[in-house]
Amino acid sequence: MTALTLRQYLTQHAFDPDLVFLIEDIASAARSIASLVRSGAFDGNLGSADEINVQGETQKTLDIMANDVFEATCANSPRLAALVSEEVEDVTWLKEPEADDFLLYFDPLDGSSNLDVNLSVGSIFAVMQVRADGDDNVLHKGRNQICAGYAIYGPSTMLVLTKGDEVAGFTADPVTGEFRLTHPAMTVPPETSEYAINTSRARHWHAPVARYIADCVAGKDGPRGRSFNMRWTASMVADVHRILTRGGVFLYPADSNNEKAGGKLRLMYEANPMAMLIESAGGAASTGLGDIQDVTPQAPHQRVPVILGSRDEVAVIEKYHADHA
Ligand code: AHM
Ligand code: MG
Repeated sequence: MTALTLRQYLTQHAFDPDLVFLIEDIASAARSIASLVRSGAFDGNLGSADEINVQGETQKTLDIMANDVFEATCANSPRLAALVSEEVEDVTWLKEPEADDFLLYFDPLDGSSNLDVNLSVGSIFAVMQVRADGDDNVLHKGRNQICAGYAIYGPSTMLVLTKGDEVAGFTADPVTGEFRLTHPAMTVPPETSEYAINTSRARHWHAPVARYIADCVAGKDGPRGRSFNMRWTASMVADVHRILTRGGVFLYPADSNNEKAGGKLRLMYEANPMAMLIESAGGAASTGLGDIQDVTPQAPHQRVPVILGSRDEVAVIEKYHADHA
């Protein structure tokens, strides 16, 4: 039997018809960005655009192009009121906000430092809703997300999404570009012996994270009594995709070097959507002190510590934080 198309899946799983339009627009944007990434070397788009984005980082040409693609493609959706993008400082309003209109939060091209070395990158997105007619507040907790997902541009292009019940993975047909359900009901196993963290930051780590990693590295002879493996792609989409496929735990904690900024990853369009996906797949997503999706946002580009993945392992890391509190 042929796998369900994205539209068949969305319709069968009772997605709001207006949300179906928006998700199909996001899927179109993902197809276009996948093609830009693939042809980047030919088109001379892999280098820096020599522009500084709102996070103070140098933008890649493709970061900007991917943002433009998202804006142009998703602006078709009649009930989309506003866009919050990693690459744009201010909220982009597309219409007067009316109750239940959609708010789209996205990182158009995450992990773009991997472009030059031909590793997987991706786009991350979340959808929330306007509370009441005329309400221009976009700072809602992750618990209010009605849909979240990512596209990964790897050996194959995939779209992975959830509306909070289950996580479904769709692979783009390499010939037609059509997304078909290839990974139904993705789950994160509760236990794992694989962690992902940038260990070059070890000198900045706070005590609970330093203790956790030391215990993992000690392996069979240490307090955990078993050996651990380590993977770090420096592309959150790729690291989360691995965890949704075979389990694991991912940490980008606050440390003495980034804590003034609140951490490294952004709450609204990186941490929240990934937290919704991981929780919907049976995992957990924490700041170390509480659930990411319960953090009250103060600003659209706010950063947050991120610890997510297999439930039991996230619980161990939270316990280490509690022990040191
Ligand atoms: P970006 O949005 O500028 O691409 O930064 C986010 C990325 C994540 O994909 C990844 O987990 C992290 O930054 C890697 O950071 P580091 O370079 O410190 O390893
Ligand atoms: Mg990013």
